Formats: sequence, structure tokens, C-alpha cells
Amino acid sequence: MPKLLLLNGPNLNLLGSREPEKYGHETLADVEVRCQKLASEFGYDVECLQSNIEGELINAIHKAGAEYKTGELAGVVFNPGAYTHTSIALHDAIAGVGVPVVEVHITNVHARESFRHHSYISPVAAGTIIGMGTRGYQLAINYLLEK
Ligand code: CA2
Repeated sequence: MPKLLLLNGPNLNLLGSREPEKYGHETLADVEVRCQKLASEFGYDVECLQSNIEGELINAIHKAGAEYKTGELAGVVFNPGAYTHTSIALHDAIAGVGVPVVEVHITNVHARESFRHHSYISPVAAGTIIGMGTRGYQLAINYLLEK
């Protein structure tokens, strides 16, 4: 079955455990199950990966690029967490492999501290979904699979 990659960056493993007023009550496992259900309606699997390590996220993007080329993978739904605002390396990885990446942020980063206003990922993303809560992941899946 063709698949999507649901990729989450640093600290998103804490979803549902702290700061529910910002990030909601759902755990990352809840989000992943919901995304898998939605993708299965389109006949797709979802591979899920969360890492707190920048290099592991870069390796996952490289692998996604190779799988996109062979037609196994339709795209990547990616919440890069705080690496959004710091990582030229993730920017380069996405630019280098040409897989469609939808950048998702649970919170409205533009309504938060100014250091969250800049994204190194947005210029190389197919699109960006910001501030829609964890529903943003589903919106991204709809975009990638309805195409
Ligand atoms: O709004 C988003 O999705 C963010 O990518 C979340 C990142 C933050 O650094 C970005 O600026 C915006 C932080 C993820 C931390 O997630 C937690 C979830 C629950 C409890 C504590 C942290």
C-alpha cells in the first residue's frame, strides 16, 4: 500500500501531558491513530516517526525523498517543533530531496514570541498549516491525498 510519513520533531512526544491550553489534550499516539484512520480511507498507510534528534529527522527526510522517487510515498506531514526556527540543515534536506512536505504547527506561532515568527522550513514546504490545533495534521493529509 502507498504511504505517507507523519514526522514530528522535538518535544512533541510530550503532547497531551503538559500545557493542554496550548497544545490540547490529545497525545501524539491519539493523533497518529486518527491520521492512520483518515489515510486508510484514501487507501494509504501512515508511517509515524517522532524524534528529538535533528539528524534523525534529516535522515527521515532523505529516506522519504528516495521513497517518493519510487512512488511508494505520497508526501510528508511534518511538525518540526522548535527546529522550525533554527534548522538550516532541515531546510537543506527538504530542498535537496524534492518530496512534498506540508509543515504543520499546532499553535499559531505568529501570535507567540517573535523568535517563533520565522520558519526555515516554510520556503521549501509545499504548504503550511498553522494554529489549527492537532486538526492541522488531518488537513495536511487531506491536501496531500486529495491531490
Ligand atoms: O505549534 C507547534 O506545533 C510548534 O511546532 C510546537 C513546538 C514549538 O517550539 C514551535 O514553535 C511551534 C513545541 C513543541 C512542544 O510540544 C509540547 C507539547 C506538550 C507539552 C510540552 C511541549
